[in-house]
Amino acid sequence: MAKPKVLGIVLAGGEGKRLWPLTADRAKPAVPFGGNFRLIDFVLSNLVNAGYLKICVLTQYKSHSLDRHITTSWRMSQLIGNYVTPVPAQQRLGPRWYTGSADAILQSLNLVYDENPDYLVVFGADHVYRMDPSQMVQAHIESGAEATVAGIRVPRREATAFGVIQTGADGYTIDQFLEKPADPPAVPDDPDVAYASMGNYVFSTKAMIEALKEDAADESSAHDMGGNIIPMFVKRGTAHVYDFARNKVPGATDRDAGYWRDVGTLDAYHDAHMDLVSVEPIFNLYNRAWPILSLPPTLPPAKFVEDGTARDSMISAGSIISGATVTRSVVSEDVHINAGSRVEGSVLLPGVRIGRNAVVRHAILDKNVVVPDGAKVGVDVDLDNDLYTVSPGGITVVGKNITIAH
Ligand code: ADQ
Repeated sequence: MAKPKVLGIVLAGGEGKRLWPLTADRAKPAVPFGGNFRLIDFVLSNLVNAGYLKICVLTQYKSHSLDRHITTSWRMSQLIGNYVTPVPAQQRLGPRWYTGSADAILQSLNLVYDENPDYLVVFGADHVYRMDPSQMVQAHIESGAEATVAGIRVPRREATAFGVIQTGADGYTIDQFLEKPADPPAVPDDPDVAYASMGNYVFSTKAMIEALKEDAADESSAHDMGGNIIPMFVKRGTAHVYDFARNKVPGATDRDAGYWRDVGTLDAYHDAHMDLVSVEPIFNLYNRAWPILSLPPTLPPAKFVEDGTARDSMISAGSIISGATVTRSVVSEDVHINAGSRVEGSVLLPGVRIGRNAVVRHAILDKNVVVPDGAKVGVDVDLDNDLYTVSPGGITVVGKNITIAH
């Protein structure tokens, strides 16, 4: 059978309000993650590893940093066909920005017409996971659905942040899709579990174009994928769910198969980093059979001097740990930590400087934050200090370029 023609569309225009201050200057998909990566690298790696080499990334909100990352880190793609293309909002349908994620695709339909694919793989840009999307495309083709939604079982109390799926007796036709319900319905076999949409979809191209146009004509619509487009297919009886638990990527361990995190909040972002540094990682970045790709800057290896140590941590290139102790932390590239300082349970983004005898605990420090000698972050925090954001889970977050006062 001929290989189906697929166009990847990555929705990367989201604002990510709940990740503030990390999204003060950048779109959520451009938020650094895991030492070397940006969030968008996960979806792009999944698509590229599956052999999908035509991918449009639809950007909008604060897109400069994201655009720069794609055109530098994914620039190798240009040597073999320019397969990852950032597409800015272009106001093709009049003087307005995208009103929602469906409007972003509607306004970019020229790319679909140019490529003329059989199927559209429309994925979100801000999740940490491994997935082979070709398995989902195959399931979509075999089922005859017009729209297929990737689904995952999540604790019911967390499902208020997601689209929630209910299936019919066959277990795969979606009977009901509720976008971010206040009281999420449970799956039949467990009152504490709901079946959530991962925000990843496969569409048959013709049906999707029709749906987008129908939605565009509806003035009451928010032109949102989860809120409007998927419910349209559900009403037509042509939306199916694809169970993410079926997906297997090469090299996955029993422990990290099925891992998927929406890092939409500061606490979730911090937790997902702690998953990386657990001794037997809950999410294994070191699986080379399904690599997460990026192109970090060329820097010398991390260096440990003057009894500097790191335990249960990831330390990126260019960093120097000099007489300091780092535990359960993710340290990005080009971070310097000096004598007598302690860093625990923290995430340090590139360029952070920590002086001597400082303490950083349960914190996220954005790029180029300076912690002077003797300062304490995340310990005895002064809540009135507007340099810090403290998450509901107690993580102290310091925004980009801030020098912490004593
Ligand atoms: P949310 O993530 O809350 O829920 P949304 O904010 O629309 O939905 O973001 C979805 C994706 O679209 C993100 O990757 C975002 O960057 C992008 N996006 C948002 N607005 C955009 C715009 N105007 N232009 C381009 N891209 C845009 C969604 C689904 C839920 C599902 C969760 C899973 O709506 O049903 O459960 O994802 O996390």
